[in-house]
Formats: sequence, C-alpha cells, structure tokens
Amino acid sequence: MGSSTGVRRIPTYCPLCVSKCGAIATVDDGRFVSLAPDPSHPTGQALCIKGKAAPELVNHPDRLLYPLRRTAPKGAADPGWQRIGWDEALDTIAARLTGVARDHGPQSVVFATASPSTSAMSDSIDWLNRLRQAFGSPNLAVYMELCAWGRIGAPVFTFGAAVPGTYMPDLANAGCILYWGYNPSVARLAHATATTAALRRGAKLVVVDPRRAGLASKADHWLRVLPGTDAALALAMIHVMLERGWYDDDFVRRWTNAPLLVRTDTGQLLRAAEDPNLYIAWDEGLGRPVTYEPSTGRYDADASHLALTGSYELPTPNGPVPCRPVFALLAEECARTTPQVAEQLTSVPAASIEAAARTLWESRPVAFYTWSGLEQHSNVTQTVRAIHILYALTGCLDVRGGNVAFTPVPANQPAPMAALGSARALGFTERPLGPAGFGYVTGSDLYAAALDGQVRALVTFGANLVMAHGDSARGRAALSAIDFVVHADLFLNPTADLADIVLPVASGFESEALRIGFETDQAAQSLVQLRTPVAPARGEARSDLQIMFALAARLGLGEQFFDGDVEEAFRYQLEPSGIKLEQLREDPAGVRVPLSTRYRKYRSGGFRTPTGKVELYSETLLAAGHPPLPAYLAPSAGAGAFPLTLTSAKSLWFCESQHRGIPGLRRSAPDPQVEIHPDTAGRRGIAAGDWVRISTPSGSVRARAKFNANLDPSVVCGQHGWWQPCPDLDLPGYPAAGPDSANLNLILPQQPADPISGSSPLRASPCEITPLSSAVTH
Ligand SMILES: Nc1nc2c(c(=O)[nH]1)N[C@H]1C(S)=C(S)[C@@H](COP(=O)(O)OP(=O)(O)OC[C@H]3O[C@@H](n4cnc5c(=O)[nH]c(N)nc54)[C@H](O)[C@@H]3O)O[C@H]1N2
Ligand SMILES: Nc1nc2c(c(=O)[nH]1)N[C@H]1C(S)=C(S)[C@@H](COP(=O)(O)OP(=O)(O)OC[C@H]3O[C@@H](n4cnc5c(=O)[nH]c(N)nc54)[C@H](O)[C@@H]3O)O[C@H]1N2
Ligand code: SF4
Ligand SMILES: [Mo]
Repeated sequence: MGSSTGVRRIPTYCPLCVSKCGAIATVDDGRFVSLAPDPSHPTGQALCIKGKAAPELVNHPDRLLYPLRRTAPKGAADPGWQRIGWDEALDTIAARLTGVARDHGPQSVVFATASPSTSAMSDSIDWLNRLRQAFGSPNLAVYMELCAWGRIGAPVFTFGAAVPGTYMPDLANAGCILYWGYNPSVARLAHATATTAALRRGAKLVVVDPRRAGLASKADHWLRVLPGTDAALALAMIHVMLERGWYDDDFVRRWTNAPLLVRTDTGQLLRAAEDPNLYIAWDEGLGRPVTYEPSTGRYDADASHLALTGSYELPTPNGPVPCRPVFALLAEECARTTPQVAEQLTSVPAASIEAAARTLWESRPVAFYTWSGLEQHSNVTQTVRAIHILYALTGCLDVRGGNVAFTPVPANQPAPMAALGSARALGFTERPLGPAGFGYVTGSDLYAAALDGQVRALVTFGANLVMAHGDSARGRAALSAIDFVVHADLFLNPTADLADIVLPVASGFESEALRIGFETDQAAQSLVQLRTPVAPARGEARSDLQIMFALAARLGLGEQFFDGDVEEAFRYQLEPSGIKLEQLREDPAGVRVPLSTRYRKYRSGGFRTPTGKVELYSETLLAAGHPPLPAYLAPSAGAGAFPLTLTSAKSLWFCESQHRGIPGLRRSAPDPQVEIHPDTAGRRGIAAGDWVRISTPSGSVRARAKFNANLDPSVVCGQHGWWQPCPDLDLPGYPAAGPDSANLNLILPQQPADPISGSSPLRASPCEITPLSSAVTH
C-alpha cells in the first residue's frame, strides 16, 4: 500500500456504524485522504459527517500504536503503561487465560465487545463468539440488553424470529412506515435515505418519540410519548384496531394463536385429554371443539369458522373448565387501556392515537422498526411485545412492503446459532428467558459476578463498559476486581484504564473484512464485498480478526481457527455461495448474487414458537411468571426532588462514547448537552447554553442546556459517552466519575431492571436540572 503513488479511488463501505454506507475512498500517494458516497452501492446514497471524518479518525495522534502492559496497581491515577511486543502480549494473555480456566473453569473468563452497531466489530463479532465457544465460556458481553433485545431477543416470544432485527422494513414498497423509538437520520443513514424516497412517492410515516427528531418533522403522525410509557400507547392502538375491525382477520385466524382456547381457571392453553400435544379451539360452524396440531400447524376443521370471541365450558377428565379464545382475552386486556386512559399515561392525545391507528390500517402494507428508544427501559420486553402484537394484527409480516426477511447469500456462519441456544451465561438462573439463554451477559450480571469473584478474566474488544452501562461507579469497582483484563482498541478509554494489557487495533479502513449482505433490502442483502484496506495499519496495530486468530492459535484452538489463517476463514464462509475470494479481491465493489425475495415463508413450516403460530398469548412467559398477554408496567416516575424525566439519544456527530477527540466532529458539538423545554429552564433560572447540573437520586453530572420547545415540559434528554478531550480544539475531557464528570451513566441506575431481559432503565429516570455556577465550568 505504502509504495503506491498517485490518486486511487477505491470502492468500499464505511464500517463505523450499523449503516455500512457504500463509499469511495480516495487514496493519495498511499495516504487515505477522503471518503465519499457511492450511489451505485445499495447503501451508498449518502455519507454522514462521521464517515467523512474517517481520515481524521485513522490518522489521529492519540491512536494506540503498540501493545501495552500495566505497571502500576489498578486504581492508580496513571496505569504506568509500558510498551511490549506482540509475542509477549499474546503469550501473557494465553498463559493467564489458560491458568484461569484451569483454576476456576472456562466460564470465569468473559468475552466482551463494542456493539457491532457502533464499530467495525461487525467484521469480527461472529469470530469472537466462536472464540468464546471454543474456549468453553458461555459468557459474551455485547449490550444485548441495551441495544438489541427488543429487535432480536424479545420478538422470539411472539414471532419465533427476530422481527424487526432480521425481518427488515421493506421501505421501498411500504405503504406506511412506523418508527418507534428509532431515529434513522442519526442512527442508520441507509434507512433514512430510503425513508425519504418512500415519503416522496407517497408513503405515510408514523413516528413515536418524545422528541421531534429527524424524520418526525416529516411524519403524518408524530406521537410525543412520555419516556417509558410506550406499552400503554401500543395497547390503546391495539384496542382501537380490534374495536374498529382494523385487523387482518384471515392472518389472525390462520397464523396467530388467537383461536386457541385458554383455561381461565389456570391461564393455560387447553390441551386435548387424549393427547397433551394437541391444543383446542372452538368451531362455530360445527358448534364443537376442534383440535390443533402444532407440528403441522393444522386444525381438524376449516380455520375460517374458528371462534375468536365468546366463553365456553369444556369437559376435561377432572370436570368442566371455563375457557375463552386467546383473541377474546387480548381484546379484553387491551380494552382496559382506551385511548383516553393512554392519553393520561403517555400524554399522547386520544384523537392522535385513533388517527395513527387508522393510518396504519388504511395505508398498509406497514413496515416498522424500533430501537434504542424502547430498549433501555425497565419494561422493554412487554413494551415491544405489545408493538409486535399490534404489528401482527396488520397481517403485514413477510409480505412485500411489510417487514421481510430478505433472501441471504448462502454462507457458512462462524458461530453456529445452535451452540448459542445451549449456552447458560451468567444471569441464567435469575432470568432464564433473557439474554443469558442466548449466551449473552448483561452489564449488571457481569458486574455482580465480577464483584463476587466469579469472573476472573475479561477479554474485551473495544467495549467501553464503564461508560456504556448504568451505574458506572459499580462498573469501575467490578472491573477493578477482575484479576486479569485485556482490552483491544483503537484508543485508550476509561475501560482500558482498568486493563492489565492493552492491544492496538487497526481501524476498519486499515484492515480487510468480508461482508456478506448489507441487510436493508434485497439488493443490499445480495451484495458480497471484501473491504480493501485503504491505509496501512499504523504502528503495530493489527485487525481484530488477526488478534483473535493469533490468540486462538496460542490457546491451542488453532484447529477451529484455520491455524490462524484469516483468509482461509473467509474462504470457508464463502464456500456455499460459490464466490471465490480472488473474485472479490479483483473487484472491491463486490459481487452481486442474483437472489429474489420470498414472501410469506411461514406458509411452509409456520413460526418457530411452541404453538407454531404468532403468539398473541405466550405460555412461555406465563410459565416463567410473566404476563402471557402484553402488559403496561409503569416506569419510575419523576416526583419530589426529581420531578423531571430524563431520557437520552444518540448524537449525529459521534458514535456512543467515541469520536470526541476528532476536531472535524467535536467542532460542531463541543460540549455535552441536555435538551430542555424553555419554560422548564426559565422556571429554574437557566438560559440557553448555560452549564447545568443534571441530578438523579444517584448523583449529578454536568451538561449545557439546549432549548427544545417541542419537548413535553417534564421531559429532558441528555447524551451519554462524554469523556474524551480534543486537544486540537482546546476542548476538555471529563472524568468518568467525580464532580466534574459529564458521564450520564454515572447517575443512571441498572435497577429496576426489566424482569425478563435485565435491561437497565437508562431512558426514563427521575431527575432535576439546576444551574451550575460558572466558577466550576471550564
Ligand atoms: N445512557 C445511555 N447509555 C447507553 C446508551 C444510551 O443510549 N444511553 N446506548 C447503549 C448502546 S445502544 C450501546 S450499543 C452501548 C455502546 O457501548 P460501546 O459498544 O462500548 O460503544 P462505543 O463507546 O461506541 O465504543 C467502545 C470502544 O470501541 C472502540 N472501537 C471502535 N471501533 C473498534 C473496532 O473496530 N475494534 C475494536 N476492538 N474497538 C473498536 C472505540 O474506540 C471505543 O473505545 O452503550 C449503551 N449505553
Ligand atoms: N450517529 C450515531 N449513529 C449511531 C450511533 C451513535 O451513537 N451515533 N449508535 C449506534 C447504535 S449502537 C445504536 S443502538 C443505534 C441506535 O439508534 P436509535 O435507536 O435511533 O438511537 P437513539 O437516538 O438513541 O434513539 C432513538 C429515539 O428514541 C427516542 N426515545 C428516547 N426515549 C424514548 C422512549 O421512552 N420512547 C420512545 N418511543 N422513544 C424514545 C429518542 O428521542 C431518539 O430520537 O444507532 C447506531 N448509530
Ligand atoms: S452513517 Fe456515517 S458512520 Fe455510519 S456507516 Fe454511514 S457514513 Fe459511516
Ligand atoms: Mo447500540
């Protein structure tokens, strides 16, 4: 690379966030100088400011260049980093991990990673998962409970599949787009540009968000919900849709468990006396019960006559029992949350709730996406379940213009899902239905186990745990209690400060990576691209993949890692596709596989749920002590000394806790901000731009007031992730803890957690905002 001369334009994609925007990199005399959008790429319509600043990131003076070893004790202000060689680093790590596994078992080693939505860890996260499986640990910390549960984990209870995680919104063909706690204008540019195109051709848009952010200003309905009250809104919308008959009767009858009878004495689905594998429904035409066979998905009658309403008494060996169809119970449950009741809880006017429900029905097909606005709450599972049931009623799942699993390019997976399913991660005993059953550890469970001595080693690729999780102070204590911590990153961060060994990672622009599918539509999902390095790795930095493969070899796991040969691993992944690595090398723009979308795939094989149908009623949840129908669980409300409700949102200029050191980005967003209604601020003597103190029952941090007259006056919205200085602009960093801290997660708790997933209530916290005397600001 370094020897090449002249200007070269290399087709690539930006790996910095989930959007993976198609791009053209310009390399001048071997130096990466700019990144521009590549409209010929399925995700390349635009690049955000972060993507454009990529050369600044790659060439940043604070990049980690060499492996480092701690020389001062943990807790010392200066870790006393000492440069070491790669051999020493990898040998030390392998020896320590092997020792911990021998003395305490492999489960006492936790692997962690930055989210693949906020970093180029999307290149290698599956291989990290393979590494932790090969090592024998069930524990991977990946923010599942803060970032992905509502899209990937929780939908399994309703759909048996990741909707909307894998079943992506088909924006090009949608009649109505529903964004609930999701702002793609900031978070996923490829979705934002596709939505703008959809609006131009006349698609409707419904946005549910406490802020009028991004596309909300173009929405047909912007529902300004109070943070954490979304389930009440969804229940009211379900109620309206059922009352008005705005649901797909055929889909509901044939493809959901709506007709199955529930014993109202036990809450369980009624089974046939002769065979407990058979469920029972009532056939109105025949005037008698009929059986339902989940393995075939068939009733022993015509589904069109199955009763959805009414009460029935059915004989059992122990006498008659009262029963009602699932549908009737759902309708009754939702009828308790009328639009008027929901207005009281959510502050969304009843008339707006009705109007939005009408738009969803009349402008089908509906495509939807939910994300962080719903994830980080004490009630996330029930909230998204209510939305999933609302969505099921529209009948738009896996239809053109709805949420569709686009056909993927056939490929070998580095970490087979079957192995994930059998994992029993930390927290499994307390929350068997939560992330632990999938092999994922929550931040809170990680901290508890570390403080208990159950976690002896932590290997993290990027995760800035102490900034990302609530109760940051506990996080620091927990990480300090772990015997041996390895952190691989592009920069030092407050989590790296607690490590024993730090490894320098090559940025996504300096490393080769294989991407099979870009997710957002069929064209994107059909593209396979080998990302070419557009700059030589700086210093001694190595790619995450190279580090994982080298470590695996030293741990004696080389056989499962192609003896450390990353190229061989790519070949293995590509094998079922018929695409050759050489082909991809030759054309960095990638190879497009001709694939067509298949709709309504459930018609062969049904849904992967216990009943084989979309589960409006979940016996799985019931058996674990949770409501089988979606329920509204109120978030902690502001009161007394903390009358306001604090939520947070991502920044356009930065990913999570990164990028504050990049002048091209920090210039536009120099200080941590909190959005506040001007009246709320005025009553507290706060002017726009003033430094303020955000206080919760857990403590206080600083930020600057940004006025936002579109907020409910009781709601404020902060930003997490502020720690890094920007010396070029003479802008300060902020300590992860202490009175000068701007770390929002220092004052946000991990409890009360969502009872099913263990998610933390980061997005609906009681708080107060007060002026900060100018003497203590910078
Ligand atoms: N209050 C509040 N807290 C939140 C959130 C919120 O909205 N509000 N959001 C939550 C969510 S959704 C998430 S995903 C987490 C995010 O938490 P993290 O995933 O930890 O996110 P980042 O701060 O973006 O990145 C962490 C580190 O990864 C490094 N890094 C970047 N790219 C790479 C790479 O390619 N390889 C390696 N090895 N390292 C890399 C960065 O330099 C950085 O130091 O935070 C959560 N915390
Ligand atoms: N620029 C940029 N892009 C990113 C990231 C980044 O940090 N910066 N992070 C990446 C990651 S890791 C993730 S997870 C995604 C997240 O992407 P998004 O989920 O879109 O991220 P947010 O902006 O945090 O949240 C979306 C919206 O939820 C709203 N919200 C807050 N509380 C509530 C609530 O209680 N109910 C409802 N209905 N809405 C609420 C916020 O006002 C916000 O507009 O973005 C990814 N892309
Ligand atoms: S949205 Fe920005 S940071 Fe994310 S992939 Fe696109 S250009 Fe990169
Ligand atoms: Mo995330």
